Amino acid sequence: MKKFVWPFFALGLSFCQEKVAPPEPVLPVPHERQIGWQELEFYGFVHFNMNTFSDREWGFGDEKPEQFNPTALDARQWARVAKESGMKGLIITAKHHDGFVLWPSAYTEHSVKNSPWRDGKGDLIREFVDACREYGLKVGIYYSPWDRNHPDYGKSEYITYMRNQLTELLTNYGEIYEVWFDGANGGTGWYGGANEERKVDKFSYYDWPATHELVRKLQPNAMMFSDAGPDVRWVGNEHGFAYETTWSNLMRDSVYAGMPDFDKWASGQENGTHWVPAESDVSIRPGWYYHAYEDHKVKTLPELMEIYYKSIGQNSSLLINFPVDRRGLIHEKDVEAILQLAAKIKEDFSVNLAQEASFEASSDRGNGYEVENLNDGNFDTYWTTPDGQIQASVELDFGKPVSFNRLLLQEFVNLGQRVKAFSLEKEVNGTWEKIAEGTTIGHKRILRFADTEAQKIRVNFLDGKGIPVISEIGVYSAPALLFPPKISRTPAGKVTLTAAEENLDIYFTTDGSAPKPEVNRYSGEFDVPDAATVQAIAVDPKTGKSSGLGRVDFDLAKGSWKPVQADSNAVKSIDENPQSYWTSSKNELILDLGKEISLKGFTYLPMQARYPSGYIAEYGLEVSLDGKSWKSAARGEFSNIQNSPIEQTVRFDPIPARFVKLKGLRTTDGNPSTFGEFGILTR
Ligand code: FUL
Ligand code: CA
Repeated sequence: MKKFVWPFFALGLSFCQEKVAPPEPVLPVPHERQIGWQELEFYGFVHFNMNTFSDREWGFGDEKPEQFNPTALDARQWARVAKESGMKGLIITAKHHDGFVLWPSAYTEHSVKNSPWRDGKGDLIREFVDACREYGLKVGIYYSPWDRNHPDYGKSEYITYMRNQLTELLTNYGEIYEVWFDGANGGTGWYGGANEERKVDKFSYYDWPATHELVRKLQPNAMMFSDAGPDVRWVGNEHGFAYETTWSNLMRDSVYAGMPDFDKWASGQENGTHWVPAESDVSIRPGWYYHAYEDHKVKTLPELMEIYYKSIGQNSSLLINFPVDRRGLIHEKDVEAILQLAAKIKEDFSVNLAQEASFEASSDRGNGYEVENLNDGNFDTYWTTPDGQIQASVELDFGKPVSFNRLLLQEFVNLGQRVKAFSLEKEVNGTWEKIAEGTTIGHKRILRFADTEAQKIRVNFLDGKGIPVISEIGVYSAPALLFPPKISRTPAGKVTLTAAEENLDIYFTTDGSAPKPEVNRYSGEFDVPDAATVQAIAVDPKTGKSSGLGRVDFDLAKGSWKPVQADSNAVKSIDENPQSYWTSSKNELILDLGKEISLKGFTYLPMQARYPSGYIAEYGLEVSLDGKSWKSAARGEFSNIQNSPIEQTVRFDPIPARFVKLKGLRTTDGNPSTFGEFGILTR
């Protein structure tokens, strides 16, 4: 009899079993528009406007519409690149601080309608929006409140102008997902010819409540960004890094755009009153706008991966900027870099080991909130505990030992951000050993740690503002980041090799032959006092796979060289640090090489600081044996140094030299000559 009753009974039970009540929210909680937005995670910025043509970061406002003249503009290329790199939307600088606008606004002449582009008939916002829609990307608008062109900036008339323009932008182009209000504002500017400094009270001048209301009315689903929200906040730096502890909660009423000491608020507050999640913005190059002189400074894959893990992996969205170039295209180098990033993210998260694991929790809340929800790939289903049960743990059994190095956690933040401390442990012979730990989780938290192996792991929720409410737990084994090792040398001739990750082996050569795995492994710095070529590869010991080749052609080490000029900073031109530089008021660098050599050429690295100054465009190189009588060895120009400030190399017939003098006969900007790094060639 029992045999027949049992299945019937079980079926009846699951039918009658009512879903347990969900946990009470822990305030604040996100608004519906914020819930939709947080799924985007990754989207792009396009900085393209007058600055692209004036070669500036912040235009003064006195630029002329005629200057705006892209030769091959193709917004579809931007959208295609964004789409292929996994971005979900794009935000464009409709108006930057210089006031020029990318659409034919009825309220100003300072726009594309008076530019040669498309014979003044173009509307770049329209082209941008159409391209984004074609590629299924959301559309965002950056609008600078500060306007260095407008004569009324600082008066109330300007606020009307700003709202009129916002109305155009938010009415004529369909659905907008994010409106980006820059916090930088107030200062010197052209202001219709006044050429003066105008300070505004950043708290009150813009009457933000009324402006926000207007945006809400026109675009109810749009997220409004500023340093302080109201819907999404600045992360407080332009490196693209959120913080290990990042709360989406913010004391919003105490914060405003452009306020001093914003740093204090950047990581949010545990007891913040409003839901204002962080967005990490960063440019793929040093500048936000395109400058040909930064073509060699596009971020590398290791740098971009660091940004990914420190933004999306630390409870923030990621906004990566493309400085679209003067043609009106995303530069080839930027395209290559962003696609590399996309491919590596895909690789790191290609297999979720948790998918095959069995889960067991120390407790669960009951029907509808079981551990199965933690690896169903669905953010909206979650595991949680009975009321009051803040501490709890979830055990994963992979069924066999597996190797892994990433833990991904997602909190069901729709009910508020809660977790304050958690840890990850693995089982080793019946005892638990800690692998990693963290503080906040939020929408997404990814922990990186060294490769480790285990059959059973456990995630412990140790402290929180309420019971843990967790959507997903993922475990991954990200392949090592194989990137050519960095090769650097001190002036004394000590060479150091560095791979992108610690667990990689490095193999190198100094004799010009190609390095091979297993042959001549790097174990610490070594001496290269003379001219030699150092080549190196990084190898993943787990897979045997190698990186591309790193290579540096060194010449004589600089340790025994002495600047002749009595300026203690002159040594910065020979300190082997490409970031440091020396400015010579006399436009020359004189060095004592310590001994006579046969000189066959020299190298000049212009200064690499963000804002260039004093690049030598025309040079003269003189040599001497006694430091008194000089002889010219070479004279010429660095033709493209303004646009491409990479190391310049000059070769000539061998000439004996003990002293050398590099003269800046002309600099690109007329400023005193700067010397990033000087080197000699003897081979
Ligand atoms: C900053 C601006 O001043 C920069 O030019 C850039 O637009 C960046 C995204 O925001 O505050
Ligand atoms: Ca789930």
